[in-house]
Amino acid sequence: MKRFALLCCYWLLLVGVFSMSSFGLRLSQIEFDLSLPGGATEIGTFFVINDEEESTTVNISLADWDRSIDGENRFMDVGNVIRSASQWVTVAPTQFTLEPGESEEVRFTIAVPVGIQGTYWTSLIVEGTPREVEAEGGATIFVRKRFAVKILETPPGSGTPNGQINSLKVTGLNPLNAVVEFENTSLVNLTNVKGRVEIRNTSGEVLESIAIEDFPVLPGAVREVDVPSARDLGDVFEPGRYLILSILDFGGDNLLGGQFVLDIEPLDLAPIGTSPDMPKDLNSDGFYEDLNGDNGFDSNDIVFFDLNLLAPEIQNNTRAFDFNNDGVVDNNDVATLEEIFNEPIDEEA
Ligand SMILES: [Ca+2]
Ligand SMILES: [Ca+2]
Ligand SMILES: [Ca+2]
Repeated sequence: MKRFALLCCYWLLLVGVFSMSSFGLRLSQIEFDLSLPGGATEIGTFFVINDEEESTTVNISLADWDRSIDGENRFMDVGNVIRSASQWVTVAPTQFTLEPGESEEVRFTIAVPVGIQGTYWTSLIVEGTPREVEAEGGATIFVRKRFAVKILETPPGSGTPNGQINSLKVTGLNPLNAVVEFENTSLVNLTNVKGRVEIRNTSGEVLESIAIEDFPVLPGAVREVDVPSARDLGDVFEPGRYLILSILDFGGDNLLGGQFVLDIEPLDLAPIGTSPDMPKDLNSDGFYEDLNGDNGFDSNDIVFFDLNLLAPEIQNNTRAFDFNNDGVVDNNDVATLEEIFNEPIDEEA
């Protein structure tokens, strides 16, 4: 089972980077967005090209897929997605061998049933021969190249796009990180949800407008998007009251809006635990890595942080010690501080 998990992992990693020449196997097309009427049958084609120096045997099979709340593709056996089009698709050939430089045309047929509404979808998984690869530490592992060709079908007149903002919040403050949760409440695939988050002061003046990169959302799916401020570390918003707004365009008739009031409290720093000295931000990035206040940052600060994690001097000053910038101070910040401590110095800087 472990081997299977490992292969799945590579599968996910390789989807989307198929065009990198170092991977050798290429596809001429990775997505078909169809709008065939109910009852129609259509043939689609794409090419599989072997750019490797060895021959490879290619297998093609159907798989269901969706996306995680973070937008990662998830591929699974047929029968796991409610709006699956897998039963409508046949493909040929399903296995062939490609010599170096050769390509093969793959044809799939989709037969759309009568009377369906909204987007249905499936994918064709293209797998090459597993190859031995030397992993870190000298171990040999098998890497199977797997790529997906997505097929989405939306009959004309399937209904209008619709969606809602489920939540809007701010997690970290250095840099400020807004998190928007959007839900596709319609039956149709939304290919291009976009928008922005605005940070305004109490007079309504826009202090920063942060663009949200376009993202797709399948029918019924929920997507959470991180929207980080472009400000530098340490260039934090001053303590005070702010209005956080989110505006989303999902391709429908109206825009969606959400907002909330963010209060940033001033820091109220004090010596932590048994230390007589104030914690210090030695490099002015807004994070106080010198927790014991001895004017140096070393492993003692990490131990001291871990020991005093729940101390009010730390918990009442979240943003000074929220090293991973997720809005809470916990063990993950101790781990992040340790990573910062162990970071190699960038010699090019
Ligand atoms: Ca610092
Ligand atoms: Ca120190
Ligand atoms: Ca944290």
